[in-house]
Amino acid sequence: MRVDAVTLRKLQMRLKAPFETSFGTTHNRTLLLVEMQAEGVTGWSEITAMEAPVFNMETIGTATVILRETLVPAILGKKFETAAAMTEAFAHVRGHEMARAGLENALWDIEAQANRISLSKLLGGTRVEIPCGVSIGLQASPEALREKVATEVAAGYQRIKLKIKPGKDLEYVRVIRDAFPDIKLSVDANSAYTLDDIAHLRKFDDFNLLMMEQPLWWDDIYAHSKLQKQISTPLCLDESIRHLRDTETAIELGAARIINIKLGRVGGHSSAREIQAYCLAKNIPVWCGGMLECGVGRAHNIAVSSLPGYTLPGDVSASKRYWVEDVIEPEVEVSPQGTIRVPDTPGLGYHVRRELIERWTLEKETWRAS
Ligand code: OSB
Ligand code: MG
Repeated sequence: MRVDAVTLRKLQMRLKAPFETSFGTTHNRTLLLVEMQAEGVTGWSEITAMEAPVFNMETIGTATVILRETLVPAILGKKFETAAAMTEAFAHVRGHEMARAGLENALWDIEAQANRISLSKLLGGTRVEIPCGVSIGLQASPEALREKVATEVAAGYQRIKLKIKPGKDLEYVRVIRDAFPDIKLSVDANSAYTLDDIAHLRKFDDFNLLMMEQPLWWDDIYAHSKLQKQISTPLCLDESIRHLRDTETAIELGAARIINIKLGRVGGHSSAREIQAYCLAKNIPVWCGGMLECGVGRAHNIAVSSLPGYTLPGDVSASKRYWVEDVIEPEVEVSPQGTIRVPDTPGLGYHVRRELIERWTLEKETWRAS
């Protein structure tokens, strides 16, 4: 597959409701979409960086620059046997996982289409439907949170994840656990606590949580291993996991018992599969995380979630939870049982609405091979 052209688009989509985490509130999601041409086929992917470096080091701006200056020149006009082979072209690049994932994942879509199989199948997916959970942002009061949870439980979602931060934690979780004694419940702190909070974090052990996600520093696996020794709630790492080596470190140190795999954060499908294979062999459950993606990123996440070992419901939910109108057709829908059907048509399995994307595009840059 020769990469003939790459188009990077920046667009903005208004969220139905603001999404608040311990690192801030998102009202409008600024997105980067990659459109790649190879073999006469068009592939799509989403670069999941946020506008500011609040989740990891990357931003919409850094991804744009690194694509323009480093990543696109390394692949334009080059031939790749497989999408996985593109990782070698980026072997000299340190960091910038989300930007790299944007290019590699578009080629995975192309490879699947060229082989006339679904992306799920190309990746080694075995599931025909995936279990879904939701991530609920910080709310103004425990009562407001209880209403949100009631809506999502009624919609069928199989796991509810609550965002927490100091001051909006134990009281909120207690209200939810009392109202819903049997649901699969987890919390995500996005690095809002420190090791001084161990006694406080231990109190979450009372709530029979499925997991506590990334309570401590985004870049400190060792600190999580110290915390895990002192609490019984299983820790799950999100921000700290950039690749297989981080995963090995986390598991060997006992810093996590569950791993959140996000395609962008780990640098794309190849890296995500390495982590998945390792965790499967070690009996460590994994699940697919989300970054408030539009339909393009959502479609990649659905394919990923169909692989063996993704035994826990992910943060892959219906388009309509976030968007008035999504950029794919049909939109992602969730069944009353809280599942999404994995498409079996070639590539992503959704039609990408280029006209709509074009209308919402703020900036666009195209690079063509000569
Ligand atoms: O930590 O999982 C996270 C959204 C933005 C950045 C980080 C996270 C999240 C979510 C939302 O929790 C998950 C989703 O896309 O539904
Ligand atoms: Mg998280």
